[in-house]
Amino acid sequence: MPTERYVSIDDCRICGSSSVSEFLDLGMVPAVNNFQDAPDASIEKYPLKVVFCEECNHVQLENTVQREALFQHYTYFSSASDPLLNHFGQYAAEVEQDFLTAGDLVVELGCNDGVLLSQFSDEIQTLGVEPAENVAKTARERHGLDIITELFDADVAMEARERHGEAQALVANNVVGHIDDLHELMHGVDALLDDDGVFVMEVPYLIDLINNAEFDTIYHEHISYFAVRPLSRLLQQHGFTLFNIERLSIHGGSIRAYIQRQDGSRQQRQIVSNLRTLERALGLDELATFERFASDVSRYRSQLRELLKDIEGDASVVGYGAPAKGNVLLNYCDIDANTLDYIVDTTPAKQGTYTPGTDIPVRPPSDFHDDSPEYALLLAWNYKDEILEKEREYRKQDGQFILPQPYVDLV
Ligand code: DWN
Repeated sequence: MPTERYVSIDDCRICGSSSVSEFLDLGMVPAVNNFQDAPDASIEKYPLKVVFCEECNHVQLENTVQREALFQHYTYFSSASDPLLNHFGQYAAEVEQDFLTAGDLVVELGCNDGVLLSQFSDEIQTLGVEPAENVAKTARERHGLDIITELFDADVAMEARERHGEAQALVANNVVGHIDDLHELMHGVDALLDDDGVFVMEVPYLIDLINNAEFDTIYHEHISYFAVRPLSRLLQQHGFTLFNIERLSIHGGSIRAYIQRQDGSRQQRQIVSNLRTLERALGLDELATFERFASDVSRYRSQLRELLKDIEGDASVVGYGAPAKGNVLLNYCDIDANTLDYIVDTTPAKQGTYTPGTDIPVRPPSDFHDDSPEYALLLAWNYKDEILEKEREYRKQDGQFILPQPYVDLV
Protein backbone atom coordinates (compact mmCIF):
# COMPACT_ATOMS: atom_id res chain seq x y z
CA MET A 1 0.00 0.00 0.00
CA PRO A 2 1.39 3.46 -0.85
CA THR A 3 2.91 4.78 2.38
CA GLU A 4 2.49 8.38 1.24
CA ARG A 5 -1.25 7.93 1.83
CA TYR A 6 -0.71 8.07 5.60
CA VAL A 7 1.64 9.52 8.17
CA SER A 8 2.50 8.32 11.68
CA ILE A 9 2.52 10.72 14.62
CA ASP A 10 5.55 11.11 16.90
CA ASP A 11 3.78 13.28 19.46
CA CYS A 12 0.36 13.44 21.14
CA ARG A 13 -2.15 15.50 19.12
CA ILE A 14 -3.32 17.31 22.28
CA CYS A 15 -0.32 17.91 24.55
CA GLY A 16 2.61 17.30 22.19
CA SER A 17 4.26 14.70 24.44
CA SER A 18 6.40 12.06 22.74
CA SER A 19 5.33 9.50 25.39
CA VAL A 20 2.69 7.75 23.29
CA SER A 21 2.39 3.96 23.60
CA GLU A 22 0.64 1.56 21.16
CA PHE A 23 -1.87 -0.76 22.83
CA LEU A 24 -4.08 -2.07 19.98
CA ASP A 25 -3.35 -3.18 16.40
CA LEU A 26 -6.45 -3.96 14.28
CA GLY A 27 -4.34 -4.83 11.24
CA MET A 28 -4.56 -3.46 7.70
CA VAL A 29 -8.03 -1.96 7.10
CA PRO A 30 -9.42 -0.08 4.07
CA ALA A 31 -11.35 3.23 4.22
CA VAL A 32 -14.51 1.80 5.78
CA ASN A 33 -16.99 4.22 4.19
CA ASN A 34 -15.55 3.59 0.75
CA PHE A 35 -18.04 1.02 -0.52
CA GLN A 36 -16.99 -0.42 -3.90
CA ASP A 37 -18.95 -0.65 -7.18
CA ALA A 38 -17.35 -4.06 -7.78
CA PRO A 39 -15.29 -6.57 -5.76
CA ASP A 40 -11.71 -5.29 -5.47
CA ALA A 41 -9.10 -7.58 -3.89
CA SER A 42 -6.44 -4.90 -4.38
CA ILE A 43 -8.24 -2.15 -2.43
CA GLU A 44 -5.86 0.13 -0.50
CA LYS A 45 -5.53 -0.76 3.18
CA TYR A 46 -3.77 1.16 5.93
CA PRO A 47 -2.43 0.22 9.38
CA LEU A 48 -5.02 0.73 12.13
CA LYS A 49 -3.13 1.13 15.44
CA VAL A 50 -4.20 2.97 18.58
CA VAL A 51 -1.88 4.76 21.02
CA PHE A 52 -2.22 6.17 24.57
CA CYS A 53 -0.53 9.38 25.68
CA GLU A 54 1.17 8.85 29.07
CA GLU A 55 1.14 12.61 29.68
CA CYS A 56 -2.45 13.76 29.01
CA ASN A 57 -3.98 10.26 28.55
CA HIS A 58 -5.48 11.09 25.13
CA VAL A 59 -6.33 7.96 23.07
CA GLN A 60 -5.73 8.41 19.35
CA LEU A 61 -4.66 6.68 16.12
CA GLU A 62 -0.97 6.27 15.43
CA ASN A 63 -1.54 6.98 11.74
CA THR A 64 -3.38 9.78 9.92
CA VAL A 65 -4.68 8.64 6.52
CA GLN A 66 -4.98 11.31 3.82
CA ARG A 67 -8.47 12.88 3.93
CA GLU A 68 -8.87 12.35 0.14
CA ALA A 69 -8.46 8.58 0.62
CA LEU A 70 -11.20 8.54 3.28
CA PHE A 71 -13.75 11.02 1.95
CA GLN A 72 -13.31 10.67 -1.82
CA HIS A 73 -16.46 8.58 -2.18
CA TYR A 74 -18.33 8.97 1.11
CA THR A 75 -21.41 6.81 1.49
CA TYR A 76 -22.55 7.79 4.97
CA PHE A 77 -25.83 9.75 4.97
CA SER A 78 -27.04 10.59 8.48
CA SER A 79 -30.67 10.70 7.37
CA ALA A 80 -30.56 7.03 6.27
CA SER A 81 -31.14 5.98 9.90
CA ASP A 82 -34.55 6.90 11.35
CA PRO A 83 -33.26 6.95 14.97
CA LEU A 84 -30.78 9.66 13.96
CA LEU A 85 -33.55 11.79 12.44
CA ASN A 86 -35.31 11.84 15.82
CA HIS A 87 -32.04 12.38 17.68
CA PHE A 88 -31.13 15.44 15.62
CA GLY A 89 -34.66 16.85 15.81
CA GLN A 90 -34.47 16.97 19.62
CA TYR A 91 -30.86 18.22 19.45
CA ALA A 92 -31.73 21.24 17.27
CA ALA A 93 -34.69 22.12 19.47
CA GLU A 94 -32.55 22.00 22.65
CA VAL A 95 -29.69 24.10 21.23
CA GLU A 96 -32.14 26.67 19.87
CA GLN A 97 -34.12 26.87 23.09
CA ASP A 98 -31.09 27.04 25.40
CA PHE A 99 -28.68 29.25 23.47
CA LEU A 100 -30.22 31.06 20.48
CA THR A 101 -32.64 33.91 19.77
CA ALA A 102 -34.18 35.03 16.47
CA GLY A 103 -31.54 36.18 13.97
CA ASP A 104 -28.69 34.27 15.63
CA LEU A 105 -26.29 32.17 13.54
CA VAL A 106 -25.59 28.48 14.09
CA VAL A 107 -22.75 26.88 12.12
CA GLU A 108 -22.45 23.08 11.90
CA LEU A 109 -19.01 21.58 11.27
CA GLY A 110 -19.36 18.35 9.26
CA CYS A 111 -23.07 18.87 8.57
CA ASN A 112 -23.32 15.74 6.33
CA ASP A 113 -26.68 15.80 4.47
CA GLY A 114 -28.10 18.63 6.59
CA VAL A 115 -30.23 16.45 8.86
CA LEU A 116 -29.51 18.67 11.91
CA LEU A 117 -29.27 22.17 10.40
CA SER A 118 -32.55 21.67 8.51
CA GLN A 119 -34.36 21.25 11.84
CA PHE A 120 -33.63 24.72 13.26
CA SER A 121 -36.54 27.15 12.94
CA ASP A 122 -36.66 29.69 10.12
CA GLU A 123 -35.65 32.68 12.24
CA ILE A 124 -32.26 31.08 12.96
CA GLN A 125 -29.51 31.64 10.38
CA THR A 126 -27.69 28.41 9.47
CA LEU A 127 -24.40 27.59 7.70
CA GLY A 128 -22.89 24.16 7.10
CA VAL A 129 -19.27 23.11 6.60
CA GLU A 130 -18.93 19.68 4.91
CA PRO A 131 -15.82 18.33 3.11
CA ALA A 132 -17.56 15.45 1.31
CA GLU A 133 -18.97 16.98 -1.89
CA ASN A 134 -21.60 14.27 -2.50
CA VAL A 135 -23.31 14.69 0.90
CA ALA A 136 -22.91 18.50 0.76
CA LYS A 137 -24.74 18.41 -2.58
CA THR A 138 -27.59 16.50 -0.94
CA ALA A 139 -27.78 19.07 1.89
CA ARG A 140 -28.05 21.92 -0.66
CA GLU A 141 -30.57 20.19 -2.92
CA ARG A 142 -32.74 18.67 -0.18
CA HIS A 143 -32.80 21.58 2.29
CA GLY A 144 -31.53 24.64 0.40
CA LEU A 145 -28.72 24.99 2.95
CA ASP A 146 -25.68 27.25 2.51
CA ILE A 147 -22.69 24.87 2.69
CA ILE A 148 -18.93 25.51 2.53
CA THR A 149 -17.39 22.33 1.06
CA GLU A 150 -14.11 22.33 2.95
CA LEU A 151 -12.51 20.81 6.03
CA PHE A 152 -13.03 23.35 8.83
CA ASP A 153 -9.98 25.38 9.85
CA ALA A 154 -9.17 28.98 10.76
CA ASP A 155 -9.34 30.12 7.09
CA VAL A 156 -12.78 28.55 6.63
CA ALA A 157 -13.84 30.15 9.92
CA MET A 158 -12.83 33.59 8.61
CA GLU A 159 -14.69 32.93 5.33
CA ALA A 160 -17.80 31.96 7.31
CA ARG A 161 -17.46 35.06 9.50
CA GLU A 162 -17.19 37.33 6.44
CA ARG A 163 -20.28 35.70 4.93
CA HIS A 164 -22.49 35.66 8.02
CA GLY A 165 -20.77 37.41 10.95
CA GLU A 166 -19.89 35.77 14.29
CA ALA A 167 -21.74 32.59 15.30
CA GLN A 168 -23.70 32.34 18.53
CA ALA A 169 -23.51 28.53 18.34
CA LEU A 170 -21.13 26.09 16.68
CA VAL A 171 -22.17 22.44 16.60
CA ALA A 172 -20.00 19.47 15.63
CA ASN A 173 -21.50 15.95 15.73
CA ASN A 174 -19.07 13.06 15.29
CA VAL A 175 -16.65 15.46 13.67
CA VAL A 176 -14.06 16.56 16.25
CA GLY A 177 -12.88 12.95 16.50
CA HIS A 178 -12.25 13.03 12.74
CA ILE A 179 -9.92 16.06 12.88
CA ASP A 180 -6.14 15.54 12.85
CA ASP A 181 -5.08 19.06 13.83
CA LEU A 182 -7.16 19.77 16.93
CA HIS A 183 -5.33 23.03 17.58
CA GLU A 184 -6.25 24.31 14.10
CA LEU A 185 -9.86 23.37 14.88
CA MET A 186 -9.77 25.42 18.08
CA HIS A 187 -8.23 28.38 16.23
CA GLY A 188 -11.22 28.21 13.89
CA VAL A 189 -13.69 28.00 16.78
CA ASP A 190 -12.02 31.01 18.41
CA ALA A 191 -12.21 32.99 15.15
CA LEU A 192 -15.87 32.27 14.43
CA LEU A 193 -17.63 32.09 17.81
CA ASP A 194 -18.86 35.30 19.39
CA ASP A 195 -17.68 36.29 22.89
CA ASP A 196 -20.40 34.45 24.80
CA GLY A 197 -21.11 31.83 22.13
CA VAL A 198 -21.40 28.10 22.77
CA PHE A 199 -19.54 25.28 21.03
CA VAL A 200 -21.50 21.99 21.25
CA MET A 201 -19.65 18.84 20.24
CA GLU A 202 -20.99 15.30 20.27
CA VAL A 203 -18.44 12.45 20.21
CA PRO A 204 -18.45 8.76 21.14
CA TYR A 205 -17.35 8.45 24.77
CA LEU A 206 -14.20 6.48 25.63
CA ILE A 207 -15.77 4.99 28.79
CA ASP A 208 -18.52 3.36 26.67
CA LEU A 209 -16.03 2.18 24.05
CA ILE A 210 -13.95 0.41 26.68
CA ASN A 211 -16.84 -0.88 28.83
CA ASN A 212 -18.68 -2.38 25.81
CA ALA A 213 -15.60 -3.50 23.84
CA GLU A 214 -16.72 -1.31 20.93
CA PHE A 215 -13.48 -1.88 19.02
CA ASP A 216 -15.30 -1.66 15.66
CA THR A 217 -15.91 2.06 16.24
CA ILE A 218 -12.14 2.45 15.82
CA TYR A 219 -11.33 3.30 12.20
CA HIS A 220 -9.25 5.74 10.16
CA GLU A 221 -11.93 8.49 10.07
CA HIS A 222 -11.93 8.48 13.88
CA ILE A 223 -8.55 9.87 14.82
CA SER A 224 -9.37 10.75 18.46
CA TYR A 225 -11.30 8.83 21.16
CA PHE A 226 -12.29 11.36 23.77
CA ALA A 227 -12.41 11.31 27.55
CA VAL A 228 -13.30 14.45 29.52
CA ARG A 229 -9.84 14.95 31.04
CA PRO A 230 -7.80 15.11 27.79
CA LEU A 231 -10.58 17.13 26.14
CA SER A 232 -10.44 19.65 29.00
CA ARG A 233 -6.68 19.91 28.48
CA LEU A 234 -7.17 20.73 24.78
CA LEU A 235 -9.82 23.37 25.52
CA GLN A 236 -7.78 24.99 28.28
CA GLN A 237 -4.84 25.50 25.89
CA HIS A 238 -7.15 27.68 23.75
CA GLY A 239 -8.98 29.67 26.44
CA PHE A 240 -12.13 27.53 26.44
CA THR A 241 -13.76 25.35 29.09
CA LEU A 242 -16.51 22.74 29.50
CA PHE A 243 -19.61 23.97 31.34
CA ASN A 244 -21.88 20.97 30.85
CA ILE A 245 -21.85 17.41 29.52
CA GLU A 246 -24.69 15.04 28.64
CA ARG A 247 -24.17 11.30 28.30
CA LEU A 248 -26.14 9.83 25.39
CA SER A 249 -26.81 6.28 24.17
CA ILE A 250 -26.37 7.22 20.48
CA HIS A 251 -23.61 5.47 18.51
CA GLY A 252 -22.89 3.02 21.31
CA GLY A 253 -22.54 5.73 23.97
CA SER A 254 -21.55 9.36 23.39
CA ILE A 255 -21.09 12.62 25.23
CA ARG A 256 -22.48 15.98 24.18
CA ALA A 257 -19.98 18.53 25.50
CA TYR A 258 -21.02 22.17 25.99
CA ILE A 259 -18.08 24.56 25.71
CA GLN A 260 -17.62 28.34 26.25
CA ARG A 261 -14.76 30.80 26.61
CA GLN A 262 -13.09 30.63 30.04
CA ASP A 263 -14.70 33.97 31.03
CA GLY A 264 -18.10 32.78 29.75
CA SER A 265 -21.32 33.50 31.63
CA ARG A 266 -22.49 29.92 32.31
CA GLN A 267 -21.79 28.08 35.58
CA GLN A 268 -19.99 24.72 35.27
CA ARG A 269 -22.29 21.77 36.10
CA GLN A 270 -21.23 19.09 38.62
CA ILE A 271 -21.24 16.38 35.92
CA VAL A 272 -17.98 17.71 34.48
CA SER A 273 -15.99 16.92 37.63
CA ASN A 274 -18.01 13.74 38.24
CA LEU A 275 -16.95 12.31 34.86
CA ARG A 276 -13.33 13.31 35.42
CA THR A 277 -13.44 11.38 38.72
CA LEU A 278 -15.16 8.39 37.08
CA GLU A 279 -12.50 8.25 34.36
CA ARG A 280 -9.75 8.03 36.98
CA ALA A 281 -11.70 5.39 38.92
CA LEU A 282 -11.97 3.30 35.72
CA GLY A 283 -8.24 3.62 35.09
CA LEU A 284 -8.44 5.74 31.93
CA ASP A 285 -5.20 7.36 33.10
CA GLU A 286 -3.30 4.04 32.95
CA LEU A 287 -1.92 2.22 29.89
CA ALA A 288 -2.68 -1.14 31.56
CA THR A 289 -6.44 -0.45 31.24
CA PHE A 290 -6.11 -0.20 27.46
CA GLU A 291 -3.83 -3.22 27.23
CA ARG A 292 -6.54 -5.26 28.97
CA PHE A 293 -9.07 -3.87 26.48
CA ALA A 294 -6.84 -5.03 23.61
CA SER A 295 -6.68 -8.59 24.95
CA ASP A 296 -10.50 -8.56 25.30
CA VAL A 297 -10.74 -7.58 21.63
CA SER A 298 -8.65 -10.49 20.37
CA ARG A 299 -10.61 -12.91 22.59
CA TYR A 300 -13.79 -11.46 21.17
CA ARG A 301 -12.63 -12.12 17.59
CA SER A 302 -12.11 -15.81 18.40
CA GLN A 303 -15.63 -16.06 19.93
CA LEU A 304 -17.35 -14.52 16.91
CA ARG A 305 -15.38 -16.59 14.38
CA GLU A 306 -16.12 -19.75 16.39
CA LEU A 307 -19.86 -19.05 16.40
CA LEU A 308 -19.95 -18.28 12.68
CA LYS A 309 -17.91 -21.40 11.87
CA ASP A 310 -20.43 -23.50 13.83
CA ILE A 311 -23.44 -22.21 11.88
CA GLU A 312 -22.22 -21.12 8.44
CA GLY A 313 -22.08 -24.64 6.94
CA ASP A 314 -25.73 -25.52 7.45
CA ALA A 315 -27.55 -22.20 7.65
CA SER A 316 -27.98 -19.02 5.64
CA VAL A 317 -26.29 -16.05 7.34
CA VAL A 318 -26.55 -12.43 6.21
CA GLY A 319 -25.44 -9.07 7.61
CA TYR A 320 -27.98 -6.50 8.83
CA GLY A 321 -26.91 -2.87 8.35
CA ALA A 322 -23.73 -1.86 6.51
CA PRO A 323 -22.27 0.73 8.91
CA ALA A 324 -18.68 1.93 8.71
CA LYS A 325 -17.95 0.08 11.96
CA GLY A 326 -19.31 -3.10 10.40
CA ASN A 327 -16.46 -2.97 7.90
CA VAL A 328 -13.93 -2.79 10.74
CA LEU A 329 -15.47 -5.89 12.33
CA LEU A 330 -15.63 -7.77 9.01
CA ASN A 331 -12.02 -6.96 8.07
CA TYR A 332 -10.59 -7.57 11.55
CA CYS A 333 -12.47 -10.89 11.96
CA ASP A 334 -11.84 -11.99 8.34
CA ILE A 335 -15.56 -12.32 7.61
CA ASP A 336 -16.28 -12.19 3.86
CA ALA A 337 -18.77 -13.43 1.25
CA ASN A 338 -17.87 -17.02 2.14
CA THR A 339 -19.58 -16.41 5.49
CA LEU A 340 -22.25 -13.75 4.81
CA ASP A 341 -24.36 -14.25 1.68
CA TYR A 342 -25.05 -10.50 1.56
CA ILE A 343 -25.72 -7.48 3.80
CA VAL A 344 -28.90 -5.36 3.77
CA ASP A 345 -28.90 -1.60 4.36
CA THR A 346 -31.46 1.24 4.14
CA THR A 347 -28.96 3.65 2.50
CA PRO A 348 -29.71 3.85 -1.26
CA ALA A 349 -26.09 4.89 -1.98
CA LYS A 350 -24.82 1.64 -0.38
CA GLN A 351 -27.25 -0.73 -2.12
CA GLY A 352 -25.67 -2.49 -5.11
CA THR A 353 -22.15 -1.90 -3.79
CA TYR A 354 -19.62 -4.23 -2.14
CA THR A 355 -18.09 -3.87 1.32
CA PRO A 356 -14.53 -2.52 1.22
CA GLY A 357 -11.89 -5.20 1.88
CA THR A 358 -14.38 -8.09 2.18
CA ASP A 359 -16.44 -7.73 -1.07
CA ILE A 360 -19.82 -8.70 0.41
CA PRO A 361 -22.76 -7.46 -1.73
CA VAL A 362 -24.98 -4.81 -0.10
CA ARG A 363 -28.68 -5.11 -0.91
CA PRO A 364 -31.99 -3.40 0.01
CA PRO A 365 -33.84 -4.62 3.13
CA SER A 366 -36.52 -6.21 0.89
CA ASP A 367 -34.10 -9.07 0.11
CA PHE A 368 -33.88 -9.85 3.83
CA HIS A 369 -37.67 -9.92 4.14
CA ASP A 370 -38.03 -12.08 1.01
CA ASP A 371 -35.32 -14.60 2.00
CA SER A 372 -35.84 -14.65 5.79
CA PRO A 373 -32.39 -16.21 6.42
CA GLU A 374 -31.79 -18.31 9.55
CA TYR A 375 -29.26 -15.84 10.99
CA ALA A 376 -28.54 -12.12 10.67
CA LEU A 377 -25.28 -10.62 12.01
CA LEU A 378 -26.39 -7.26 13.43
CA LEU A 379 -23.57 -5.02 12.22
CA ALA A 380 -25.65 -1.90 13.07
CA TRP A 381 -25.75 -3.03 16.73
CA ASN A 382 -26.07 0.54 17.97
CA TYR A 383 -29.68 0.50 16.70
CA LYS A 384 -30.39 -2.90 18.26
CA ASP A 385 -33.66 -1.93 20.02
CA GLU A 386 -35.16 -0.23 16.97
CA ILE A 387 -34.12 -3.05 14.62
CA LEU A 388 -35.24 -5.96 16.87
CA GLU A 389 -38.61 -4.19 17.18
CA LYS A 390 -38.82 -3.56 13.42
CA GLU A 391 -37.95 -7.20 12.65
CA ARG A 392 -40.14 -8.88 15.28
CA GLU A 393 -41.95 -10.90 12.56
CA TYR A 394 -38.59 -12.29 11.38
CA ARG A 395 -37.77 -13.34 14.91
CA LYS A 396 -41.23 -14.88 15.38
CA GLN A 397 -40.44 -17.12 12.39
CA ASP A 398 -37.35 -18.33 14.32
CA GLY A 399 -34.95 -15.96 12.58
CA GLN A 400 -32.04 -15.17 14.91
CA PHE A 401 -29.91 -12.08 15.23
CA ILE A 402 -26.24 -12.50 16.11
CA LEU A 403 -25.38 -9.55 18.37
CA PRO A 404 -21.71 -8.63 18.10
CA GLN A 405 -21.70 -6.06 20.93
CA PRO A 406 -21.07 -5.81 23.87
CA TYR A 407 -20.37 -9.56 23.66
CA VAL A 408 -21.28 -12.21 21.08
CA ASP A 409 -24.86 -13.36 21.68
CA LEU A 410 -27.89 -14.80 19.85
CA VAL A 411 -31.36 -13.20 20.23
O1 DWN B 1 -18.56 9.03 12.84
C1 DWN B 1 -19.40 8.42 12.18
C2 DWN B 1 -20.47 7.64 12.83
C3 DWN B 1 -20.96 8.35 14.05
O2 DWN B 1 -21.54 7.46 11.93
C4 DWN B 1 -19.29 8.43 10.73
N1 DWN B 1 -17.88 8.16 10.46
C5 DWN B 1 -20.09 7.41 9.97
C6 DWN B 1 -21.14 6.77 10.77
O3 DWN B 1 -20.70 5.50 11.21
P1 DWN B 1 -21.63 4.25 10.95
O4 DWN B 1 -21.74 4.02 9.45
O5 DWN B 1 -21.11 3.15 11.79
O6 DWN B 1 -23.02 4.83 11.46
P2 DWN B 1 -24.41 4.18 11.76
O7 DWN B 1 -25.38 5.32 11.88
O8 DWN B 1 -24.30 3.25 12.90
O9 DWN B 1 -24.75 3.34 10.43
C7 DWN B 1 -25.89 2.54 10.48
C8 DWN B 1 -26.06 1.88 9.13
O10 DWN B 1 -27.15 0.95 9.24
C9 DWN B 1 -26.45 2.87 8.05
O11 DWN B 1 -25.80 2.53 6.83
C10 DWN B 1 -27.96 2.70 7.93
C11 DWN B 1 -28.17 1.25 8.28
N2 DWN B 1 -29.46 0.94 8.91
C12 DWN B 1 -30.22 -0.06 8.34
O12 DWN B 1 -29.83 -0.67 7.32
N3 DWN B 1 -31.42 -0.37 8.93
C13 DWN B 1 -29.85 1.61 10.03
C14 DWN B 1 -31.05 1.30 10.63
C15 DWN B 1 -31.50 2.02 11.87
C16 DWN B 1 -31.87 0.28 10.04
O13 DWN B 1 -32.96 -0.04 10.54
